[in-house]
Amino acid sequence: MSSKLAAREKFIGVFDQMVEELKEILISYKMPQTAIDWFVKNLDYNTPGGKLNRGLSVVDTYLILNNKTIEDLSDAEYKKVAILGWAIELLQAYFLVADDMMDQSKTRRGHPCWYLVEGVNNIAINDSFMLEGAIYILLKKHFRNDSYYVDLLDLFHEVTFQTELGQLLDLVTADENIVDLDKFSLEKHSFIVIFKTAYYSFYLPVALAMFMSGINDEKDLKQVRDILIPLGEYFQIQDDYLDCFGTPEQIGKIGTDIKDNKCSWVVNQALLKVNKEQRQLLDNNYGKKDDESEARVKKLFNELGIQKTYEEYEESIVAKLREQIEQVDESRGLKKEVLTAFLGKVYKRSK
Ligand code: DMA
Ligand code: MG
Ligand code: MG
Ligand code: MG
Repeated sequence: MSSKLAAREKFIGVFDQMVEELKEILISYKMPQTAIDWFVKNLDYNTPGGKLNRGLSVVDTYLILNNKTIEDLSDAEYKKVAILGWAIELLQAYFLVADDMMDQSKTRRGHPCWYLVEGVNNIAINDSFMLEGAIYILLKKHFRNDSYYVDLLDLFHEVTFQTELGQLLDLVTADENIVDLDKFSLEKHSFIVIFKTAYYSFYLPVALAMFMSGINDEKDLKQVRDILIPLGEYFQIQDDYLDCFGTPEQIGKIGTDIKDNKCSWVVNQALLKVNKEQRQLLDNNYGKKDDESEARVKKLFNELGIQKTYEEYEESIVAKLREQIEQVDESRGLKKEVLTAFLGKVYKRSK
């Protein structure tokens, strides 16, 4: 078995323990079995099953920062860092359950979205809250007596609010009924994606590993943030690109951005290239709920050569990020490798 696969399996092993611990809480409240079963099903359906990039990154970053391999960690130390990883995966699960309802998506990770599962519907709203609640139960159980407990709590709360602000902006810029492409711009797009994705997906895993490693100086945190935020922006641009140009088999979800009237990177690039007639076609078809309109928009995107624009963007942003990583000051315990590892996971991804 490859070491990457082994690391993933070890990480998933902690998920099973975590579910047992969360179950214990409900049992201590003498919750009826139906509630326990529902909560476990919610956890199982929504938490693992993705790429686990964010969660595994907490472990990877911790190892790099402490100059250790996975075998060097005691069972207790491994479990703690893995719990932080799973805490991000729970946060992600919480956001995705809600996001799929708000975006009226149909599939996620190759399966129906949770709210579309037989018998779930709007209970998914409460389920998303419970996924978030689980984070704080776990942090309390495992970190209550650590000096950095309050830093962890603060960070989760701050990043959660930033993500929610990003989601707000994403949603209010994508009016369901009034399509006004003049409301879009690359500046607005940048704002949306930094808030809805970059903080929780890129800054959060590294900052958590830093806190657990005793690195908590704002200077060090800022240094990683200055690179991880643009990296996260690039990651969400990939997500926007794949929403339109990826296949459901690849990305595990059916794209919704065109029908949802989203201020996506793709439409913003198209707006920079269109002539008068093409703009008219976009105005008439973008944000419409039918497949024919969506197909017309996709055809236009193809004609405009958006795929090539994307490839050029990717090469130029990656070159810039590599340069920025080169400048990182390693004298304070931070390592460039933390950042190159992230970049390596993201570069040219197709899922
Ligand atoms: C995702 O934006 C942001 C969060 C906070 C879940 P999105 O709707 O583009 O994500 P996806 O393409 O996965 O539905
Ligand atoms: Mg979505
Ligand atoms: Mg969304
Ligand atoms: Mg998307």
